[in-house]
Amino acid sequence: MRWVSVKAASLLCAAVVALGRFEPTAGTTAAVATAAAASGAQPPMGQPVVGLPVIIDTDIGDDIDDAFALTIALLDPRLDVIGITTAWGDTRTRTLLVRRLLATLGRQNVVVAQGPATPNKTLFTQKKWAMGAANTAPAPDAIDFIRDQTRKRPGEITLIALAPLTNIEALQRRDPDAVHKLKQVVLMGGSIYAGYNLGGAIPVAQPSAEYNVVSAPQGLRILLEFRIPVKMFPLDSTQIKFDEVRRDRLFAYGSPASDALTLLYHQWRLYNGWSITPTLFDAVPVISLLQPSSCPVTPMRITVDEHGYTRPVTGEPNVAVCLANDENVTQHLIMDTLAPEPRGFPQ
Ligand SMILES: [Ca+2]
Repeated sequence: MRWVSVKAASLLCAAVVALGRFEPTAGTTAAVATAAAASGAQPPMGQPVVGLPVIIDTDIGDDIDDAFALTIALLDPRLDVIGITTAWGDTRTRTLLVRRLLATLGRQNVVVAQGPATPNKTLFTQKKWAMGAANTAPAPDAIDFIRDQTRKRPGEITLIALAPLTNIEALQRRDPDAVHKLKQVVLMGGSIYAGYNLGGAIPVAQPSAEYNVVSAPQGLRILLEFRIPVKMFPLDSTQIKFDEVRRDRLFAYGSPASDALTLLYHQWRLYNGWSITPTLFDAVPVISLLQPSSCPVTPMRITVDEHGYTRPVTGEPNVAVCLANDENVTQHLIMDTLAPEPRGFPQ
């Protein structure tokens, strides 16, 4: 029942982080969190358990990778998820989906804020599960939430952007200073040298117009123009397959988190026309925050062209890009977070 321990450690983190900000390191934080969770005790005086404060901007509900990314982030105490903002398409239903996921994980303390709805031609595959959310009250506004949080904690908050960057565009329109108050933006998006794999499996050596960037190219242009620190995880490093062996282990695991992902997977599998094997694009930037060696970054200068391609150009670097993923490390961390121990056969 390790997921209970992880959740307890996470809640402990949230309580301690409210007392003040400390710069965590992954190793020390994990060690303290593990020890605290195992003993059920408060951390010793002067030895805070903290997580990196993050807001996750998500288009959860269409493809399945956002659900995996959010669940990993919420289960790992090294991240302090202070809010989740919904973006792109039917943001109301995305908000309900996030609320049901948070309730399942016992994390209703996390704010869910709703971004502006936009046109969206991609199918909302997990709508039925979203409609089962118990809390259907109106949600706070995502743009106000990001603005207010960055005002309270300038230079501290990492935005994990897993959706088309329509909320960045809206934030820049509402309060141009707010974007500058972010510590960094860690985003899944773009395509530098490699495009979408053919049939989901055969690597392509030609870049693609990647979905998040081509859907809202101005959002990335704003970040680059304003010189916001950006870590970018493009198609080159994010096409991580969640294969049948891993699915079987996760779906048989029996925790609230794995049960939720199982149900979401089956809705996605029934309604999507892409594949039965998830590609966990959005999990990669989250895993990279937990273990940077999983996806090392290279300084580059890129530009977003008129067709939504992210083109490398010469000149001063304006983004740090992960071009190659250590898939073994990434896959281990995904499984160790979502289904952390082999359970064997039931007694
Ligand atoms: Ca996404």
